[in-house]
Amino acid sequence: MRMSARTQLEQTAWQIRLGIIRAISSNHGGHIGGSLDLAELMAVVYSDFMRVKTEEPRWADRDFMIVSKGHAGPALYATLALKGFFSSDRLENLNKTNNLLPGHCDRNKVPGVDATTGSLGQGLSLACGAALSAKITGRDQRVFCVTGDGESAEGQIWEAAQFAAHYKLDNLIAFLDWNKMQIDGTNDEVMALGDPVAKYQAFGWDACKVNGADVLEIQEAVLRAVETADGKPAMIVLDTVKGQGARCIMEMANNHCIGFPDSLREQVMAELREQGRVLGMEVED
Ligand SMILES: Cc1ncc(C[n+]2csc(CCOP(=O)(O)OP(=O)(O)O)c2C)c(N)n1
Ligand SMILES: [Mg+2]
Repeated sequence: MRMSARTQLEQTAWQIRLGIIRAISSNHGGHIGGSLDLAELMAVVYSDFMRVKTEEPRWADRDFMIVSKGHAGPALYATLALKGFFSSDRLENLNKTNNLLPGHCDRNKVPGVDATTGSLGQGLSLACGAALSAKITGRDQRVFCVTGDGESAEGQIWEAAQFAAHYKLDNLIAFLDWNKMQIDGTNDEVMALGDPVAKYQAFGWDACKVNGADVLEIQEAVLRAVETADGKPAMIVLDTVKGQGARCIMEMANNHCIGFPDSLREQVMAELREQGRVLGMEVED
């Protein structure tokens, strides 16, 4: 397996952020914080690990990506467009009535999306089902699943955690976007999560924590998870900052789902242009 170098992955994460901004600006608003902070993860997983065919999105032996925190649709869509599942022009249809790009991840409408999500708490169970099915049918298939820390207040998450350990789903590689924020405030204010690594380990998972803004730390953890067949599911906790990659968004008191006027778009784009300059990338206007 050939792994991408840091700069390549950082360029990809930057391109994903551009796509997220394109989608959210077209809708004049959206779930920006919890989308931006997945850019590094999506860059790593889709560059180095996902075995998919863009011309055959439902190829039976593909790896699955289930974004259980379905409000981060823009992050998945921007990644799928970059990968070539559809034209990047489609990103300008976020939440429009033409249904080309529903705000939350939608399997029935968008090529490359493996599960319809948005009702929090359910995606990890879907991922367990997919991973168990692959085991039963003897397919070499990995199932990736992205959960949220606010989402982890849903009891179904912990039923799924128990299930995955019981059925020895070591083909399941889950992530927890540990941005310490949810819709109405911090986790500690709304529903404290405690130490997610210790929790998942107690449930019988291989769990670790990485810097969710560091592409190589993520890459190393995913590589270890895909290469370890010890009968345990893997949980990689991503230590992130909600909105990471755009300081003006990160510094907002609440960036969960915001209006996105042109003035804010200009601020974000100025930051992305500067980052692009450092990475040797240009924004096409
Ligand atoms: C079952 C359910 N309850 C409530 C909501 C409303 N809701 C949407 S996003 C969100 C907060 C999620 O927080 P978190 O998982 O931490 O997401 P992130 O911080 O990554 O955006 C809530 C409560 C929902 N989508 N589904
Ligand atoms: Mg959160």
